[in-house]
Amino acid sequence: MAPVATADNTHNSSDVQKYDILEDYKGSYRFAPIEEAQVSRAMIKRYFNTMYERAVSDVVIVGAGSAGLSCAYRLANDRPDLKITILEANVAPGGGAWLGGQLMTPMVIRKPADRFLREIGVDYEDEGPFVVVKHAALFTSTLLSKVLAMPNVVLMNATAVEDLIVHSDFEGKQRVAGVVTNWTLVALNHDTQSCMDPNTITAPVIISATGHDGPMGAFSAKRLVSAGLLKELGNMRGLDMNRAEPAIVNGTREVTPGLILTGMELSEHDGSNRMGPTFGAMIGSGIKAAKEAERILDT
Ligand code: AHZ
Repeated sequence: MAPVATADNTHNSSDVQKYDILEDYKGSYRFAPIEEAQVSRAMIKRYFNTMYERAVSDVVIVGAGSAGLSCAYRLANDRPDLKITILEANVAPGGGAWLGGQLMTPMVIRKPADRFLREIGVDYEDEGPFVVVKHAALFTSTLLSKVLAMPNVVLMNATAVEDLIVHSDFEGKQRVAGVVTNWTLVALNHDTQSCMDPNTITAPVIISATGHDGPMGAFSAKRLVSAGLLKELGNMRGLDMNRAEPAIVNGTREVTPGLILTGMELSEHDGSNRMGPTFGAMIGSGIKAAKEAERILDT
């Protein structure tokens, strides 16, 4: 079947023709001719048009780990009308979910979060109270591919959130109203270079999913403290799977007006336990964060 071209020159994926180099080109392989500037312009115009368009978003998700991606998937599915912008500091989105734990490949997900695996079409082995996906990367790559295919989602990776935008209303009540961003390579060099000014994205809802404390983790929770919006961090407690997973899902909420925390970042805010290498709470918390965002936008 020939590729389907639409009026705006986008192609959909219904072209299932097999790509057989030898058969198609009989040993004389040629590419369509191109000029170097065409390649640059093809990227530049799309990237900067995206930045221009997303300077005002409906929802910004900070961090594309298992919680951030689960949240994006549910929100983008529920609300195709929303402009959802995901910012990920790393070059590779996925956070810690490329491995199951202790650098091992299988991923454990406690029930009832196995329902999400069926929804996104990831196979697993059933162990009774939990299920095991054969490779964490199968979960992460499947989820990531589905999120990226959604027309209302934009992902900017290698882009760090450096600060929160906080507005005050006429009564002095403060609200998180956006994020301050920079390319991560710039963000990492503020100590050695001066005046590398950042960019901003405003949105009525920011969902922070930056993970627990680490080189960049728990970013928004920590910034709430230094900005005077939170007295002190609760700090993540020791490992207790049975306490940790429900605490993270049940605790997922708008912690300050305009800012929802999800995933392990919440453990630093609330002082809840870590669960170690079981990922059901990241899925559940991400989905709850999506619901919270919908609630805020609908009120
Ligand atoms: O790169 C970070 C990662 O991909 C990204 N991130 C952090 N700070 C950022 C910033 N701007 C943009 N300032 C930033 N991006 O956020 C992502 C966090 O992913 P994660 O996998 O670390 O967190 P998660 O909460 O989605 O999943 C946690 C998984 C864990 S940790 C744990 C334990 O330690 O016990 N158990 C589980 C299941």
